[in-house]
Amino acid sequence: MIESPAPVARKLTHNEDIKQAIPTLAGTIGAVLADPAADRFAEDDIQFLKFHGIYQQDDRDQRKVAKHFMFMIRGRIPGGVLTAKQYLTFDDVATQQANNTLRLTSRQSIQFHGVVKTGLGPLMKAINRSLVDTLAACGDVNRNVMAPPAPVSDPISFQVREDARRVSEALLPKTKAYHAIWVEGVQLNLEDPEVKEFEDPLYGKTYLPRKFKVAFAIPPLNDVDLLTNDLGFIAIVEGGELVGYNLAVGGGLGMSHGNAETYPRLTDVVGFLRRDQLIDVSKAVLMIHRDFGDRTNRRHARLKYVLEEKGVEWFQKELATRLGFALPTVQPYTFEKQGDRFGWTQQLDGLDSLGLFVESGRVKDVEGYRLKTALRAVVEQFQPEVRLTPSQNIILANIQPRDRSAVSELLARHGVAVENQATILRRAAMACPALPTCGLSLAESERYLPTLLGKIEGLLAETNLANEEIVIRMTGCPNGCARPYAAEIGFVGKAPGKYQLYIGGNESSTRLNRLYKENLREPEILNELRPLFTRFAAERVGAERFGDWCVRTVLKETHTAN
Ligand code: SRM
Ligand code: SF4
Repeated sequence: MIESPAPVARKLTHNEDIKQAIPTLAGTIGAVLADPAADRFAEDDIQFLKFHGIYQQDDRDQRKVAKHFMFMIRGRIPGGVLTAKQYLTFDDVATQQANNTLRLTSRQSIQFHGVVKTGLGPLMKAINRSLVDTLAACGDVNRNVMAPPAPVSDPISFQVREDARRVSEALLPKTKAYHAIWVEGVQLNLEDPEVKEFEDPLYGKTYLPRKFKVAFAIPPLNDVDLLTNDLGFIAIVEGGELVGYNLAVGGGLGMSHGNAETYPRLTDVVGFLRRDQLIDVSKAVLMIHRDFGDRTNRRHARLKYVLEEKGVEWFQKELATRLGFALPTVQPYTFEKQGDRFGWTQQLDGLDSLGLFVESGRVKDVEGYRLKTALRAVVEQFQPEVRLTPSQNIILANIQPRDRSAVSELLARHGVAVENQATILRRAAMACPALPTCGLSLAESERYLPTLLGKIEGLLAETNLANEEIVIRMTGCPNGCARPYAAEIGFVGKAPGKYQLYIGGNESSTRLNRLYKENLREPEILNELRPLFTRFAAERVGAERFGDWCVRTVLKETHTAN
């Protein structure tokens, strides 16, 4: 008889070892920062820097000549809300320390790119002085918490944004290293027993196995793509009151090409909680990820794999044990739509807000379209609150109605339109940054999608679909940063100039799309889409959307690869 081998204890990843060794996450960042001879950090510090909201990158356009090191910094901006003053600080910093652009992200934050090492200290000080921080914007911790940025003055959405802020604060790591390095400018003494033995009250010494993401949504709008988060709260409103939330767990999109152990997954909706239980429930879910996530393989370490492999019933029991009570059943809800509103709207309180489209979230000045300068001028002069959206756009809120036309005129003087800001296809699209900043990208995204959209618009016009909204998202690799797997059409970079084509997401972002064709160059992409659009135009039933039609027809007929 052949004996089955004893189970082999799998080795923890290197990230686990370094967190265990330096649980304050200080590394030697403070010392290297103070060293004028160093233009970069070593590998372990690069991992610690992420918990501080900083990524070491190099300009990939220049790699053939030499590695030009630079940094990307991401803010922690729960619900994407900034005061006018804070926005102006971000704008100043982008001009003075970064590449003169602000990159609005798909999680309602702002990133700076192209910061050199000597700029890091001043940038971080300025951000912290404005009472925003970058702590836990990256790393094996809870990330920026998303919440609907609109409607702006509606009492329910106000409460939901407050709850998002509370959760963000409650899940912050407590290390003193962030303040020591970036505010006081000192290196923590790693030999100090207090530093050595530090243990975060929530995260412990080794934090989470991987990142953790939280979002809030108010049905029927699913502007945050709630089901793609590790933890989601779906607002339940009864008689005009926010009575609590349905709890959604185990979503996430990142995967690796050719690795079946990794896949996008939508959340399971597992119970209902009252508002006063929000923090306890958030901590309990986070601790389940902390204790059961796979610490031996970072590609397989998200909470979604725990849910998929152990099941919803197991999760509900584990959660009940930790909370001391079981959550009651899910309340009815329906998501109908994702996406943002553009142009002027009147708020409930009589003030006005303006939704502005920002292509791929990149706030910059180009010839004839000086968006960065225009936004700065409006924010300086009219002091609106600034809201960042989960689709990389911006809302200028709380503007006096009498200032409407002055704001519109000021924007127009910089080439920024308020009406017809972009075509219907562009307004619904997203791309991740990819090249030249992202070290993981396999293909272009932000720099390429606008061109491809122009060609797709041409195809749509040929097939009498010129005014059709189709949600199209592109990423430079399979990690899914612009959430391509929740789009009606998703392009995912496979190699330079080559993309996987996914189709079949829906308008409410409650369905994942499926891989349709692989390794397509632009001519092949257009050749695949042309017959699909022709058939769609002929076969759609009523106002049926492209993604729904794909699922009803093509995806049924085709053997898809996932
Ligand atoms: Fe992301 C890594 C950009 C939202 C999944 N993401 C990265 C890095 C930091 C590359 C790296 O690790 O070196 C990218 C920086 C590029 C650059 O040059 O700026 C990056 N991710 C972004 C942003 C800026 C994309 C955007 O177009 O806005 C988004 C910042 C959000 C924020 O403000 O916090 C961003 N990333 C997402 C999302 C969407 C979301 O969260 O709603 C996802 C998919 C959802 C998910 O997490 O599953 C996402 N990013 C990833 C992954 C894959 C994680 C996984 O589970 O496998 C990576 C790779 C990694 O972590 O190793 C990654
Ligand atoms: Fe980089 Fe890939 Fe994320 Fe795009 S999807 S930003 S290429 S990690």
